[in-house]
This record gives sequence, C-alpha cells and structure tokens, in this order.
Amino acid sequence: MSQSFDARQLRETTAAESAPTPAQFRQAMLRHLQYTVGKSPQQASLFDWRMALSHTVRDYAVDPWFSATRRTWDEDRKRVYYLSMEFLIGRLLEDQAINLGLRDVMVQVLAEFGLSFDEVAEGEPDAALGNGGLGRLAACYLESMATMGCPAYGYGLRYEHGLFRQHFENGRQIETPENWLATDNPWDFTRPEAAYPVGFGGELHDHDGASIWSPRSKVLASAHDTPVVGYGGQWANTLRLWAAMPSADLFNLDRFNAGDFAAASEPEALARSLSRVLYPNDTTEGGKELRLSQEYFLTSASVQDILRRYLAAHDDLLKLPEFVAIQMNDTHPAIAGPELIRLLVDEHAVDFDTAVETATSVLGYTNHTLLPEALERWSVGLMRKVLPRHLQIIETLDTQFIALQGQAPNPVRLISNDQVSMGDLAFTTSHKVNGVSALHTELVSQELFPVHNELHPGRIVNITNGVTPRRWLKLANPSLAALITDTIGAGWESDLERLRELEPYAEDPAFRDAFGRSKRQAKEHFTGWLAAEHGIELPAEALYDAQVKRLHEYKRQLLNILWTIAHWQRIKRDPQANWVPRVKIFGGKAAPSYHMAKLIIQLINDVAEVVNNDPETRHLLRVVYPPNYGVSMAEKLIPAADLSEQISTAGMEASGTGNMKFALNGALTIGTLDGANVEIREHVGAENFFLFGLTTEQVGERRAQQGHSRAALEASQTLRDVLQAIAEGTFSPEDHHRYDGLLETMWNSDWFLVASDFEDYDRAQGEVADCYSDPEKWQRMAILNIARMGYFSSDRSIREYMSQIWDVESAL
Ligand code: H53
Repeated sequence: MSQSFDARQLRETTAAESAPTPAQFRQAMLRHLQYTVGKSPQQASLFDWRMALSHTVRDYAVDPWFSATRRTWDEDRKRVYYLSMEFLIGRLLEDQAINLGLRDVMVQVLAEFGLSFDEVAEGEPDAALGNGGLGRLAACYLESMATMGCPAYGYGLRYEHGLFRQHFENGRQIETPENWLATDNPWDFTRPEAAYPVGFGGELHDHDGASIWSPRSKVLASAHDTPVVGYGGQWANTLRLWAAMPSADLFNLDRFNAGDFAAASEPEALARSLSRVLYPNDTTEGGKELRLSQEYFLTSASVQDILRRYLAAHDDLLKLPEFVAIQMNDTHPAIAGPELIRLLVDEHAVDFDTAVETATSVLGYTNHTLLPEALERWSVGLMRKVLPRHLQIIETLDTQFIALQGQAPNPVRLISNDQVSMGDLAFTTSHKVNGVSALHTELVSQELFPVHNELHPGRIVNITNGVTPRRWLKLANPSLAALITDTIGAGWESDLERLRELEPYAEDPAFRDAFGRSKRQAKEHFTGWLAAEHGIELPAEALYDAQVKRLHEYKRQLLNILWTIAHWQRIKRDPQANWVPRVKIFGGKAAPSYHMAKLIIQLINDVAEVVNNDPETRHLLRVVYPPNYGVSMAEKLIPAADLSEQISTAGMEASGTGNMKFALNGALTIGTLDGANVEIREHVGAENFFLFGLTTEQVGERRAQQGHSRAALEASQTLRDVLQAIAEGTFSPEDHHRYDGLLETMWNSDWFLVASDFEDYDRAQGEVADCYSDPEKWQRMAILNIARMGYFSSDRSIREYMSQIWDVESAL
C-alpha cells in the first residue's frame, strides 16, 4: 500500500445508497455461485444456492463494516466490549438482508431462478451458542448497538457444538450433539493474525516482592469475526468468537515419533476442548474445571485484544476508561476484573491500587438472576489450580473490601466457605451494576447486594431488557409488519415508540379485520411448517396458547399442564358446553441433568398423547410440543400465538424477553407480577393483561407457612382431581408410578407454589376464554398491546446502557 493511499477513497457508501437493482444482484449471485461455490445454476443444490446468496448478501455488509471500523479509528472513539459466554444468534441470512435493505430484491431474484426464499433459508443452521434469554438478549443487543451506531464488539466463544438438539422418545427428552459448523459458515471471517496465548495452572514465584506467574500450559485463542449490520445498513460492528487452538509446543513430536500417538496428542485434545461445547456438564470436578477454564479463555483473550487495540492508538493506560467500556454479561466473564488488574500490574507496571481503580472504571456487570444456583461460586482449590495469580489478586481485593466495611461484625466477603463468590467479585470490580427489569433491580439492591449497595450508593442501576423489532416483528411476522407500515408508514422499525400511532386504529373495524387476517396468516405459516417438519396437523380456528422457554420449575410449565388436564376433565364432563377451542403449545429444552424438568417434559408429552387421541375432546383441545425449540422455531411460533404464558413464581424470573416478543406480535399475556411482566402490564394497560397469582411479597409469606402446599390442595377440588388422574396412571398407563415423585412434591413442599396459584390461574384462564369469544374485544386488546410495546425495543435498552453505564456516543 503506498504512503499516499487515502483510506477514505474506499467506498464510503451505506447500504441504502448502494441498494442493487435485481439485475446487479442476480449477476453478483451468479458470480458467487460460479467462483465461490464452484457450481453452475443447472447443477446447484439448495445448499449451493444458499452459499451463493449468503456470500452475495455478505458482500454488502462489508462496506458499512469497513467504514464503521475506519471511522472509529479515525475519530478515536470510545468502544464498547460486550463479553458473553452466550450469543444465541439464530440464522443470519434474512436478518442481514433486512438490515441491508436487500430482502425484496433477494426474494425476487431467487424467484426468477424458480426458488423460494423460505426453502433456501430453511437449510441455514441456527447459531445456537446459548441456552435461552441471556444469550438471545446478547444477540438483540449486538444488533441494536449496530443500529444505534454504537462502536462495539461482541466477544464470545466459537463452540463447535452449540446447545444440544432435542428430540423425544416415548415422551422423554433425548439430547444429541448440535453440529452447526458441519458445513461452511459463510458469515465467518477467520482472523489467524488475531491470536493470543491464554495460560492455565502452574506456579507463582516471588521476584523482588512481585508475583511472577508461570502457567503450566498455554492455549491459543484464535479469532473468527462476523459482521453485525444495523438496520438501515449505516453501521456495522463485529462479533468476535474465539476458537481454541493448541499452541505448537503442546504437541509432543518425540512421543509421536516413538509411536505413542494418543499420548502425543493428549494436551492438544485438552486444549481444543475449551471451545468444543457450550455448557459442559459441570456436575463433575472435571466439568467444573473445564467451565471455569472456558470462562477464563474467553475473558483473557478478549481483554488482551482490547488492550492491544487501545495501545495501538494510545500510550497512557490510565486513560483506558475514556476509550473502553467492558460489559460483563452475568458472572460468567467476572474474571475480567482480576485479569485486567493482572495485565496492568504484571505486564504494564501499573501499581495495584491504580490498576483496581482503572479496571473498575472500565467494567460494568449485568446481573440476570437471583437464583443462588446460577450465581457462580468457584472453590478456592480449583481457582488455585487453574488461576493461581488471579486467586492472589482476589484475596487482596477481599482484604480491601473487608476494610471498606469498617467494624462490621460479619462483613461480606469475596471469599467465604472456601469459595470465591463471582457475583460479589463482579460487583466490587464494576463502576455500574445493573438488573434487567425494575422489579429485579429492586431485589438485586435489597436482597442480593444490600451491603454493597449501601457502600456504593448509585452503583446499581436498572436497565429493563428489550428485544429487536427487526428480527422479532419485521422478519418473523411479515404480514403484521406490512400492515403496520401500510397504516403508519415506514420507520417504526428503528423508532418503535411510533407504534403508538396504531392506538386509534383499535377502534377501526377495518383495521381490526386486517389484524385478524394477519394473525391468521401467521398461524397458517406456523401450522404449515409444523405439518411439514413434524407431521403435526392443527386446526386454524382455535385459541393458540403458548408457553415456550427453557424448562425450569420456577417457570411453572407444570402449572400450565396441570391446568390443561383440569380443562380436559371439564370438557369431558360437559362436552356440549360452549368451549373455546384451544391449542396448548409447549416448547423448550431441559438441562440434561435436571431430573424434575425432564419429568415435566414427559408429563406434557404423556398428556398430549391421551388428550390428542380423545375423540370426544379432540376438536376442542390439543396439546403440542414440537421438539428442539430455538430461535428459528420462535420466529414462526410467536407471531401465531394468541395467548402468551408468562406464569413464573413472582420474584424468580429476572425479566423475561419472550414475554416482550409475544406482546409485540399481538398475543395477550396471562401472567404473574414477575420480572418485566410488571412493566409490560403498566405499558399495555392492566385491562389488556390477564393477571393472576401471588406477589413477590406474598410468595415470601406463603413459603414461610408450614403445610401451605397441602392447605392449597385441600382448598382446590379441581387440582385434587387432576393429581388423582395422574396418580391413577391416566397418562402413564404402562407405569402408574412414573409421577410419584412429582406428586409427592406437590403435596409436601411445592417451593414454586403451583398449588397456591392454581385457583387464581384457573380464574384468569376463564377470563381469557370469555374474552376470546368476543373477537372484537380480543382484537382491540391485542392491537393496544402492539401499539404500547415500543418501550421494549432493545434500541431503548441500548440507549440507556450508552448513557448510564458506558458513557459512549453514537457515531451516527
Ligand atoms: O436472562 C434473561 C432474563 C431471564 C433470565 C435469563 C438468564 C439466562 O438465560 C441465563 C442465566 C441467567 O443468570 C439468566 O432467566 O429472566 O430475561 C435476560 O436478561
């Protein structure tokens, strides 16, 4: 490159300005088919077409990607780094095409080749590098940061196997490995030049009062980049995923030459295991060590990369907070504090206290749960084994934290009971700590971190979660999106508060009819897919009542299926009554080692088997549980739903984001006062929301009452009849004892208060049915839900992170 080369001469056009004509797009695609894929149109398979199409779309992402990167350097902008062990991205082709303004031209050109876009796109594997809400939130936030012109990087791991695939055998969940990288990933740019050694284990030596860490082994983190384009194609950021590569010195050539091939490759295999699977089973010591090593691997590679980028343009590390904001997504990357301190102290000769202050100013921590089992604690022994230098730093931070608490008789500690509390560590090394809904943040302040909160008033802030309307409305629900655009004009996609303009149309019969038609289309799209993919046929004229999310006792899929049984029993007692036909839709995976969650899955499938084959009730009640719920299924299912089940025990769901996606697509919510349900209800109006259940405070009181489960059951004949049917083996004729454990829990403990909330849930479900029988009323409520959901755009959340935590400006 010559000295006089001016980078600005490169194309600076944004997507909107450079939208191709169909002829140009067609030509570009044919070029890729021939020269990238190596096929002619006559020979090309659907896979080949998808590759050619993806490369064509990707080309248009590169221009905004280059210009955004260049501007960030030229203008020396502050950058945000979002560290997350999970990114639940889903498919990228249509998402990128929409944001680049290419969807219509793409669909048209494919049609000219006799191809349907859906058919071509269906082959794209879901990038399922996450479990549920937290990972999907990270994906929405990346897309919103790009849309808002916030210079940012997402940092994660490039797991070879994402979240397991689920199928059912005799109603039981079976897990098989997911293999999203089995074929070429067209969105992946390999960056072998961006590689960092990450050390593990080894010894500490004292040298002139300073600690020198000599790790026992080193693994290389090698970068793979994906451009993430914002809506309108004006800005693009990078998702950088680290793959583990054994460093050359791990391979023992002597052993290999001596014929001991397996032993020669063992350290190599171990190194590779770091990015092999998402969430290794951590019930064993080995599994725990792998998980902690994965977290450190992500964090260390990212922090090294961040410092390298900073030092390329600056030399004063103390000014780091002016140019760098690092967000820790849950405690998983909480080792970032000690790692940044270590690098500043050990490698850049910054004094310890200054290093702590600098790190704290740079770091932010988002808490996504109050559940003790999800707030990580690592044993001191394991920490010492894997990260001895970090343990030493944490010990110093612990001493300082205790001193800060003065004479407190029982000070909070970062290390207690021989365990390092990653939540407390994350708090002390962050300048801002946020919860993810108003209620959750309140509980984070009062119950999780009361002492920290008193020591650092103002450090805790609330940022209620949001979802991207591009994927969750424009992409997922094209008929509703088109109706909205026809009614209020374009632009709502990046200014979601504009949905308010729909409010008056709730009174317009023509608009309500059009809304009804769009819901019907979404149902047909979903049922068409369900029939083709799973051979499940569903009636179109029914209330679609959906609960899709991870299986967890606190989310109470059990409450839902028990009510379903009660409903079935009632229909059977009076088949001629005026029942509203319902389809109960379930979806979601249980952690492989979570026995109770798996039993609940089996119960749902067992109930489905009986209910769906009952000729007396078939036309009035169906239960479906399509396996392997994920982002792509959600895109089809959510727009089709009439009713959204958000029924967790109050105080347990930090926020929920599925609740937002459903309401945005015009489903009404039946829900408790939990997580973001509280704010959704405030926004859409209490009269447009089916509320039931105990409040957080009442949950606490009820749990304290001895024998509450038995008392609640004694008060509900309906629920007793349901449990009786289960106990008699109505749904498990071949094994009457299958659900004994579950029934025992219901009678004797019921920590999640299924029995306590059952009667009120039943009442609310009755209201749902009454309301659905009045289509005009239902549609009015649904439209008002859509119109008032603007607040829950992830653009709003990101704006709040930018101003309240990151102190970063939009470049647009
Ligand atoms: O994070 C979502 C919340 C949801 C919460 C979820 C979550 C995970 O998916 C994984 C770990 C964790 O600590 C929390 O359960 O309520 O909506 C995004 O904030």
